[in-house]
Amino acid sequence: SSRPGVDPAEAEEFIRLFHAENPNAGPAEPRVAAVREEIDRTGTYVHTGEELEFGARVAWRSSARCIGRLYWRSLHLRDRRHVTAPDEVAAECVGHLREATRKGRIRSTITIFAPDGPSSRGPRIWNEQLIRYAGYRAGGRVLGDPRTAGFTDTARTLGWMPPSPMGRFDVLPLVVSGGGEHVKEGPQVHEIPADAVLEVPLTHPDHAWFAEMELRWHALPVISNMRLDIGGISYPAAPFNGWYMATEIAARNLADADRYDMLAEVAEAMGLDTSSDRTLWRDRAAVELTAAVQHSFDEAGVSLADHHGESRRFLRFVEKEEASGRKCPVDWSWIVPPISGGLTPVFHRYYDEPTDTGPMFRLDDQAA
Ligand code: HEM
Ligand code: NRG
Repeated sequence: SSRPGVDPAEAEEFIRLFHAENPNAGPAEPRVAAVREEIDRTGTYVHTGEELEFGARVAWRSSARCIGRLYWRSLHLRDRRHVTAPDEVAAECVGHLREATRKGRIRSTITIFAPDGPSSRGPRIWNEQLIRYAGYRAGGRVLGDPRTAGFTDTARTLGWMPPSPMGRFDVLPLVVSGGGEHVKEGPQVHEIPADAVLEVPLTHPDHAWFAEMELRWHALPVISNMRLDIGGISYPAAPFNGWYMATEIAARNLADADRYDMLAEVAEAMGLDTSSDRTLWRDRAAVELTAAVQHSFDEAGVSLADHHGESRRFLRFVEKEEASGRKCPVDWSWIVPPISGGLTPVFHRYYDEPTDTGPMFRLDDQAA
């Protein structure tokens, strides 16, 4: 299954954007001509290192659902376009974790593997994030993260052996299929070394009992199931990370009824009346969970945003984009945080609609 050749118009549009925003790279014309010639001859073209870095940064800048975009220029690129073998992809993913984590001083990083081409495919990462906790189905319930129950089944079918005893926070292995000459080889399962995964045990600044719930979360969110499209070239494996905003962990991962579902337990430990929604026990428990996540990451020296500061920074980003004469696509329903929405300034305005042109991350149902 190869794809048709690169659309020369898309390639040209990207090259012109690159030169318009990077005047030091010189005039666009010679490069546009060379890219057209390369596409005519081979069906595709190869990005320069600078084009690739710029394309990845613009894809971040254009991510309508991301509140963290003010620092889009600081994205660090690991150019691994020569890598297609599954064991090397896995090793490079582990390298990404180590380089991006830096003991908690997290650096926004992307690793880009080989692209799909007219006659060959890039490798695929089956994990939705490089670090996720297993969800084990048992008697109609799930031990761990219910979100990963399907993926956990897949990993076990492919030969992964969970730790014994199984726990609520077992890091899943990487599942990778190769590209290029390795396409036919079938997926490989690779355990992530424990010392490549920084985790933070959760405590609460005022409630000693909180620690006894033995909750934890990993420091690094590394989305690995989005394809990166730049100027007509499609990179199916391009895992990227920034750092967490506390509400992602506290008000969604640990709170959602179909995730760790911890609100009732927290509320009861707080001594709240959980007999009626109207006591606002859920709301109060979600706030204290968020306080615990912030406190714990701060104590551990791990980068973490909060929804108030990040909302302010995001509006600065929107203003800067508008001042640069660009549209700034925003998906309101993803940008407004899951608690205290109306208490943050991002709630109180309208934005440009998301588009689907230009360098972009997109979800695809891959792994086929
Ligand atoms: C989504 C924060 C860095 C690309 C999000 C979301 C948050 C967020 C809160 C919504 C997630 C959700 O509701 O599940 C941040 C913060 C960063 C950061 C605090 C710190 C630097 C990055 C980087 C990239 C990126 C480095 C890419 C290079 C995206 C994309 C989405 C997203 C593509 C949408 C994901 C989806 O559709 O599932 N970000 N982000 N972000 N972010 Fe960021
Ligand atoms: N809500 C997801 C992570 C989504 C992306 N969030 C970021 N991305 N902060 C979760 O695991 O909770 N990032 O690249 O920093």
